[in-house]
Amino acid sequence: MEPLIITVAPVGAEATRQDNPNLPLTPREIANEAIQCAEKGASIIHLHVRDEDGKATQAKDIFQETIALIKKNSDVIIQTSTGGASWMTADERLQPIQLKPEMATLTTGTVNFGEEIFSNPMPMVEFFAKAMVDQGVKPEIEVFEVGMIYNALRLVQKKILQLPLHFDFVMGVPGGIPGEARHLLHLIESIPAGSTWTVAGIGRSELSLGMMAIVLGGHVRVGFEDNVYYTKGVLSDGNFQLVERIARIAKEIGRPVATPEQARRILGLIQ
Ligand code: KMH
Ligand code: ZN
Repeated sequence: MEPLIITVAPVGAEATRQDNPNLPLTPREIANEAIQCAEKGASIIHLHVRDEDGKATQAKDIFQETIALIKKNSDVIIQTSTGGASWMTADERLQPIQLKPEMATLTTGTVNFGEEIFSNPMPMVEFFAKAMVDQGVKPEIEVFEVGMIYNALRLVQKKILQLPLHFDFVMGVPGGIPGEARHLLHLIESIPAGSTWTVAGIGRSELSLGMMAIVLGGHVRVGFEDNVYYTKGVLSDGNFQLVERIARIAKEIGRPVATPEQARRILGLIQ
């Protein structure tokens, strides 16, 4: 099996220091956490940033500062969020694309998100996809529901995106597809042959779905954006602990962990 790409999502838009006091918030804290996670086996950083008050922001300059700090000490792949937070406008969300990161997320549909709505009408999704293609940014298709796979394939039919696509199955968001094995199998069966996929299990499904992905030939995302616990009732000391565990399990099962360069090859970022 090809090496396992571990993505870490160290901060997200929703988690707070009340949820886990080890949550990184400033550019320096996020960068240090990212570098430490890369040392433990992460090859992609799924990046959100926060403002001075710790609130989610998509401000280009804060992304720029954080990315520069990461790149000083690591060649990990930077994947900026275009999801931002559910209350943000489209223009606000799209800002980090101007920095031409190697990758960015593209959610291809609207979903209930706890008490809120994560709104992604198709004209907006098309606009985001075109902006990514224009800037040479590889999208990771964020799938919160199976229909989002087919929305992404409509963008392929319209010749906006090209196969093979890389999908991230975000499973266990209240309002989205549940984080259960049968749903993971259904999602895998629904993507075209030749696609790559990763799974981001929310909360307690992070570990169980991650272990399934290791065995099934997919890839894994971990991190405080999705889960702040190490085990039931025990907070994680840091994102690095979640990365370290998934890398250890992969190695014990006989699946090597991808370096950033191997991840770039698997995802077609380099030939
Ligand atoms: N914060 C969520 C509303 C992404 O990064 O692309 C959306 C999200 C997805 O986190
Ligand atoms: Zn995100």
